[in-house]
This record gives sequence, C-alpha cells and structure tokens, in this order.
Amino acid sequence: MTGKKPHVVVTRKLPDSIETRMRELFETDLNLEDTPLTQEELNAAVAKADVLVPTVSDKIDESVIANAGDQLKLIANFGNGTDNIDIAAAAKRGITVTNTPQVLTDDTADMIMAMILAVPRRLVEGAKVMSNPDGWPGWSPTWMLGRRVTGKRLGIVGMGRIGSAVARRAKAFGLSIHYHNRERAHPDLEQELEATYWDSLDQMLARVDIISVNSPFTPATYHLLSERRLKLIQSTAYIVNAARGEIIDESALMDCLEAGSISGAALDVFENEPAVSPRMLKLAEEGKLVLLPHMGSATVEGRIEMGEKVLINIRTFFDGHRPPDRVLPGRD
Ligand code: 8YV
Repeated sequence: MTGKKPHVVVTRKLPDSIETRMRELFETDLNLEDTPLTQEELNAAVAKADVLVPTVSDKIDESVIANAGDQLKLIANFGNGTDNIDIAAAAKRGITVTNTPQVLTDDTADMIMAMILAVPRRLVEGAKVMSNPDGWPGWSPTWMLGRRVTGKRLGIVGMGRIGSAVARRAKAFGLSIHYHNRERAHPDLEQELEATYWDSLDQMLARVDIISVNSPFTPATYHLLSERRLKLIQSTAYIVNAARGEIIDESALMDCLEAGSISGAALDVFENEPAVSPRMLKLAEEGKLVLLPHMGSATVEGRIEMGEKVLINIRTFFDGHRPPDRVLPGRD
C-alpha cells in the first residue's frame, strides 16, 4: 500500500482489536456508540469514504449507491449475506463488494442445531417455568412433553456451507438428512451425510418433520416458503429459520402456527428486523414459537474473525490484488 491511507467508514461498533487494527492501517471513522446509521447518514458516508464497512443493519440500496462519490471503491461488508447491498448497482459504478464467508459457518450451524432441538423439546417454555419461583409444581410423567428428535427427517432448504454444517450436526443427533438445492450436492457430500436430494421443494416439504431454511436471500428466494408451500407442510412438523426473514412469508407462517397446521417454529431472523409483530409475541407466549434476536453467528471468536476478513479484504484490494471474498452480481 503506497501513498495516502484509504478512508474507511465503519457503520457499527466492531470488536476492539479490529477497530484498533483498522485505525493503524487506515484513516478510519468508527461508530463507537453503535447507533445504526439513518439512510441520510449512509448517504453522507458513501459521499466521503473510499471504503464503506456496513453490516446487515445497513440498507445499501440503489439510491445510496447513487450518492457515492467517485472515490468509493470498495464496500467491505461485515457479514456473510450481502442482501443488504445492491451488488448490481455497485458493480455498475465500478465498486467492488466483499463479504465474510466461512468464519461464521460453525457458529451459525450450532445455533440452528440448538433451535432444531429447542422447538420440539420445549426448551424455552421449560426455562420460562423455572424463571418464576412458584412456576414448577414438580415432576409429572405427563407434563411438558415434547416430541422426539432422533429418527425424524430433517429437510434442509439450501445445502451450501451452513446447510451442510447443519446436516453434519443433525446426522449425529440421529436425524435423516433430506435437502433441496438449486444444484444437487457433490456425491461425496451426499454419501457422507447419507442425504436424500429432492428436486421438488414441494415434495420435500410435504414429507419432512423439521425444516431448516439455509439459503441466501436473493430475488429468487423471496417468500420461497410461500403461503401455498407452507400449506404442504405436515401438521406435526417444525420450521427453523436463521437465514433471512424474507425467505418465509412470515404472515402466512403465523397463520399456520395459529391454525395448528404447523406445530412450531424457531426464528432468528425476521422480515422487518428489528420489528417483531404482536402475533409473534403471542405465539411465543403460547410456546409455539421461539424468537431469537438475529444471533446465529454471535460469538466473540466469530466476530473477531469476521473483522479480520474485512481487514484482509480492504488491505488486499488496496495492495492492487483481487480481495479473497469478492462478491459478484447475479447470484440469483
Ligand atoms: C451477521 C448474518 O451477524 O453474516 C450474516 O449474513 O446473517 C449474521 O450472522 C450479520 O450479517 C452481520 O452483518
């Protein structure tokens, strides 16, 4: 890297060690208060920055990209999913986009496995009983019964890195692995997981006991689990989503949970984050829905490694090389 240091604007508070290194390497604007930026503030940031480091909570749409100054060369997303960024609009302006894959796969898969266990085994309901000093009347053979996980069929929607990491864990818990993906997985992976491929998502949904949504959110996966598809699901089944809220028609899912045509769900992501509807809160109160605040990848180790990836992507780019985690338009 020669000459003037690139001006990097970071939109949210990052781990201390990452912020320190960021300041050593670049001319850096941090957001120590961690208050999410408004669209106006994002517009102001892209007007002055050489590099923007946004997160899932920043909507870098076409209008923000249109406000970018000619000096903006790189959007180094702190996150794996890049649905918060209009990649095509960035590409048209010659702006490179990078993300932080791999380092959050295991953490996210662990959380998804916890959700897969939590819903049928009523973990959150049980914990709630114990949070009230008089809540537990004592052991009973027929009280707080959930459903067995071992031996059930898990249907994975999207067999990428995270989907396969979930499948490995689930197999160890005695679940049989079924999956739907745009492309069939490599035969070695199918063999390792003893996985059954379903070309038809509809047919898979109708036959599995637990569904885990693991695809990226693109125009093609918007409401992939539509009202029609949710109606194909067995009434004894459960759904888990730690990918993106927009992949499920949230209101149709609430209809199914209210009607009992789906047994339960666990959601770590929502269509209009951070808003959660009163219907969801009521279903959570009734024990039919587990709600988590988008914490799938939230580990100290994961956040530091995500930050390191951001640093490497920026540094490589300004050293004149292709950054390792470049995201190209047209994944949908
Ligand atoms: C991150 C995520 O916390 O990386 C992703 O795609 O969904 C989350 O695990 C978030 O995106 C950080 O920007």
